[in-house]
Amino acid sequence: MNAATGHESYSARIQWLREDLNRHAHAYYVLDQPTIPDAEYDTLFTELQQLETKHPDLITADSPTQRVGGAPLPEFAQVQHDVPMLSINNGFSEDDIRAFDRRVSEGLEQSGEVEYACELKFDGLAINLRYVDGVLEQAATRGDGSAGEDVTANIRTIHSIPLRLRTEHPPKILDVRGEVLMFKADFARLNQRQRDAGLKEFANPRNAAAGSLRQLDSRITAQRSLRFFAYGIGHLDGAALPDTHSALLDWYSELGIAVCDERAVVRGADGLLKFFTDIGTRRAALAYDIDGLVYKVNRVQQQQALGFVSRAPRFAVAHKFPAEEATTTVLDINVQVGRTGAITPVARLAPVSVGGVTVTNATLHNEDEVRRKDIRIGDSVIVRRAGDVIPEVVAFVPERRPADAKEFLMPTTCPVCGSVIIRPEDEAVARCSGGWLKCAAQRKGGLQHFVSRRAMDIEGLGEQLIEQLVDRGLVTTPADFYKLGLVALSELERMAEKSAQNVIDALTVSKSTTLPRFIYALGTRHFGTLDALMAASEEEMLAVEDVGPVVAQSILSFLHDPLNRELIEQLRAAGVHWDESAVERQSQHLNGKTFVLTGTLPNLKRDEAQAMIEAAGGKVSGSVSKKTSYVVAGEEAGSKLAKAEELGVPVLDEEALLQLLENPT
Ligand code: D41
Repeated sequence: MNAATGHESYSARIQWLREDLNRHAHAYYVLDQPTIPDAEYDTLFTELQQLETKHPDLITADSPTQRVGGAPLPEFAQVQHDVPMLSINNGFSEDDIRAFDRRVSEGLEQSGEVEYACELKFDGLAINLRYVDGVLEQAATRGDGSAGEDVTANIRTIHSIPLRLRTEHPPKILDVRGEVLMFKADFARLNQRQRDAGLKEFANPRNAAAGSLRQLDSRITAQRSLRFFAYGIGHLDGAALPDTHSALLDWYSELGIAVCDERAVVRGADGLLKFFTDIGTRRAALAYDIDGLVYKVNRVQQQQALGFVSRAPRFAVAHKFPAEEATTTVLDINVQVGRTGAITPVARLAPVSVGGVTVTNATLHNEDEVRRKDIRIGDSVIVRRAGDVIPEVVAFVPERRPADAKEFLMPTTCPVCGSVIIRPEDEAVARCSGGWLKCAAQRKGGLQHFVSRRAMDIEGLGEQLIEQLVDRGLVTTPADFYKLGLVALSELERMAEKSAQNVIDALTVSKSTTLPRFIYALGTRHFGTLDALMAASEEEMLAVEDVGPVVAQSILSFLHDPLNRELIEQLRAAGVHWDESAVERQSQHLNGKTFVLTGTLPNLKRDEAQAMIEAAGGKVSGSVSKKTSYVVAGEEAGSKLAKAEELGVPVLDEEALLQLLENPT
């Protein structure tokens, strides 16, 4: 501290500001419990910055102002790890985990159940933080385990890593080990920024974290919102090592080092497997990606007794989830015609196992997407399939692009019916202009949609049956289903009389339906009762709250099409009906709920989803706030999804939305 006259008061103020700012930052980044508004933090921060600018001799390395990054480095220096950073053995199945527990028990010659500390396996980069006398001195990547790279300047920009430990009596040397990662919301924001700036997007949060940490210019890292969770220890000098792994993490927490809350101490293999099931149900809702769990023998003495196999400790195992991403080759790119005529480019892939299933096709969404991601035939690509989501191509691998990789050409005519493909100037989607009557793909898609579970729910009318019915000219419109007789059905391939009768029965049952189902089945949007709507003029529609000119126009154009009106009449003539009063009652269950739609849903068009939400009493708004009840997110969801995650607004996918619409709970 400088003792020159007049300095003491500045010095005390600087000291106070640093401590106050550090306390707020710790509450925000480590405890996830903000204590002051961002603007107030910024005011204090600016005051500190100004004082330090006037008195540069008072700047210390652990000042919160020193997290903004500095001049670029020519290269990263190599760092030798004092204690090697080991790797961890993987297990994939219940059997693997039971075998691990058995090996541990036998190794410890213990009869009772072994105590384990369970934690998450973060999908980031392993790092070693060296604190000397409580001050962050050096940070290094794991590298090959023996030596890594000095990334201290970058690590200093991560707010959940303290520059000074929160203790009066710090150890002489403490090597904290953990993972640097990027939260999903920060990743979405970063990619949005990259997109806006016309820069390349990152394939996933892990790549984004790696790319950000390996920046020679730490000022770029400072803008990337990286996070850190501690999970291990290297060299320790000048303090007693806690007896258990769980106590080590508690100690870290006291020292102001971020550890993850999602951890547990359990006994035996059953305890491990229960933790696996628990986390599995919450995985999608976590703010960050994990690729599995890590189980560690809790008692340090027992850890030491077990020793090592090659470069991995015997006391720990990673219980990995099936990989949600895999790399494979694009054999071809062609297009699929959907029920609305939408032309979707699809990558045909060399078979690869992703998320536990074999994938041979992956969607490329639309032409712009193919260009933006620059995917070519022959490329090695990263394919992702998370949960029930349709597999998609995330990115190509530049280093593996063959010289003869071929660009995809959007066809100008429909591969199914030969009609011209039209892409309106302001739309991303190109469509076959053949329509329902000309294009068998649209007809089949539309008919499949009509009978699907969420629509008219006609069991037994599968894809292959519809294929035959359309190809034989037995069914052209949904109304034709209701004209099918037992004899005609029985004559189809793979159709016994029994199953034909089942289809007839299912058709009969389906006639009694609800208005939302009927609307959904037709694939258009709607409000109020159908009779009123069919008679309504545009003016009358515009008088209804929330119906804008665009929406009114889309309803009108659907209903003004004589073919559509005829279809509705035919279906009603065939006996399809619903109880309007029941619909009214049912339509209340989303009353007072506000939804925001973002991204592209796998099946529902945006206005269809909006119609269904409104038919159930809910409202759809354009922007996310604390008052938003749900955000419905599809592919390419951007800042709205990030905002929802930031505000803790529940996020639904299409499946969850449909479930919510169906179950008035
Ligand atoms: O979350 C992780 N990625 C994680 C990695 C974790 N939770 N625990 C880990 N524990 C270890 C040992 C048992 C060796 C201390 C690890 C890793 N190692 C690890 N990460 C990269 C290589 C090894």
